[in-house]
Amino acid sequence: MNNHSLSTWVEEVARQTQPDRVVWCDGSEEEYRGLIRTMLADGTLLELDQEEYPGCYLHRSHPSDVARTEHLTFICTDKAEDVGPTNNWMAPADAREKVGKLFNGSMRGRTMYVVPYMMGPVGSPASKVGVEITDSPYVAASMRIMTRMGKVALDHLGSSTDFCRGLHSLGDLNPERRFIAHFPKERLIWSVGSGYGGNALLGKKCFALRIASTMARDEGWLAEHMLIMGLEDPEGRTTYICAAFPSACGKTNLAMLVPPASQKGWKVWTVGDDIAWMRVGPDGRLWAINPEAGYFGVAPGTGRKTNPHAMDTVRSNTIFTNVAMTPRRTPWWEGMDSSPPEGLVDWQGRPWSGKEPAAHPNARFCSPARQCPSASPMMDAPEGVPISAFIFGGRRAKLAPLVYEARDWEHGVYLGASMASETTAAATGKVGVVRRDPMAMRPFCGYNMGDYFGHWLDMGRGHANMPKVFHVNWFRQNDAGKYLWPGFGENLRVLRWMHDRIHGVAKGRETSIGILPEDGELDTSGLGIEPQAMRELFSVDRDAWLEDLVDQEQFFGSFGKQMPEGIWRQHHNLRERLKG
Ligand code: SAT
Ligand code: MN
Repeated sequence: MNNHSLSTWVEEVARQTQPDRVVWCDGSEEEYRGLIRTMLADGTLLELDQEEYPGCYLHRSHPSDVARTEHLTFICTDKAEDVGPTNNWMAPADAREKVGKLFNGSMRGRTMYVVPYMMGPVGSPASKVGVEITDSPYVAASMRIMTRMGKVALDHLGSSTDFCRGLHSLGDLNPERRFIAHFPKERLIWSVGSGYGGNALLGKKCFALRIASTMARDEGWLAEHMLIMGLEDPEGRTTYICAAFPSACGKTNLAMLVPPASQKGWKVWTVGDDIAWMRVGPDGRLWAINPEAGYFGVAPGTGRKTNPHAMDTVRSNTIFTNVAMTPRRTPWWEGMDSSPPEGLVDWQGRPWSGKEPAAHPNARFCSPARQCPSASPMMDAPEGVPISAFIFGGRRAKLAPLVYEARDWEHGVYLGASMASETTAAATGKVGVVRRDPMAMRPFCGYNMGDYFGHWLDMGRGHANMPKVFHVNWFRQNDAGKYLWPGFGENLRVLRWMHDRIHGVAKGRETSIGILPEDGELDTSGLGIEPQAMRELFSVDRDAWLEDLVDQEQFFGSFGKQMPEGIWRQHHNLRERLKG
């Protein structure tokens, strides 16, 4: 290794954290097996049945460390306005005092792993290098699944100083001493006191979203919380789509969708399930790469019926976290299709009581992306894939119809900015509360979201080929609390309408909120949905929308002068149209 700024930083960190040993990770298979052996020996991992689940292991995290902790996540900039009302701000000097000090001697008795990794395909000009220093072998092993790790990254970096530094220590896992601090200007991340994915695998939310979003603003590109999929039609033409949903709202399911038998000739290709980095190409279109190389997906609710491709993906080389285990040493979770077997052990290793969920609701699988049966051949393409549509969506029992389309780019950005969704177990805190979550980026935008909306509007200026924008809601319920739409594979029918809009086949129908499918344009044949339920799925309750606009106004108002004119214009126009 021949990178002075990297070796200097590693030496500095070792002096501060005092590990017993320093190991530079090369990303090899052999090294990965060694990490697994270490963790099997010290109980960090349990071996699952190697015949049924070859290369699969179970990790049980500390019960207080099972999800992202947004209240302990900070952006450290000179001024509080830089981060806006949706982020926690900490002055850099305070961070050094409060967070920096926690690293003093924090790796004593442990091994310090230096993990160079690359976000993005090998050979892509859009790819970026990060280095994570961690005292967790679980993190080092997971990073090998989630990123292109080791030698490839160092080769890409060469002697450049252009890499994101991430320092991670488990510390004492006490939530009182848990912080995830980001320094966008320095491209630096400090994470201490947590081993959980989004808090500890620093390439993911910390670098690829929070730090990268600030780089993207400065350099004129987009770093988004979006899946990337290719939709192949019966003629063999593939249309690429990105979709933003909050954590645990079905991005992985949509990215791996298996069309039902009724949808002959259609196929979905998975490029990514969580993050998209996008730039305007020479053709004026947006081109997207998936910076990741693995899936860190929610296990509960994943089954043969809901996501068969995910079930195939996790059958080998997977690290499960906080799932339950059967007496046969196979993983088990709620929604896995099979009923719970006798002798189940819950996510904390206790005989399952049957009273509480056996798997933690935010239990995860960490699997190599290429194992997915629908993995796109374009997943490693250095140029990425051209995006024809953005989908925004949340989990909302009421209000938002199944699908509608924005009238133009500015309206589309407004649809993203006004997104709201019920909270999930992916973050600590109450589940099921509606909160505004613009572009599903509320927990992940590394700067003031008012400026972020402005950046989105700017991206469309002078580019006629920006993606069309759609909004979906798979989760609408009737008054009895029953889902109105079957979802999962049947969502392909909604994707087909978008496809028809993109390729100029469907006309759509203008309404006050946007463009809805014209009667007959959405194929519902064979679904057995009552006409009344279809009407409800697409109904626009004027009073409820006007009420939502009051909440929206308050939210947008919280950004003060940072809120761009274009978003307010769309907000006011919608109100006028609804009243009209
Ligand atoms: O934060 S994670 O990346 O661990 C999962 C999520 O919330 O999207
Ligand atoms: Mn996510």
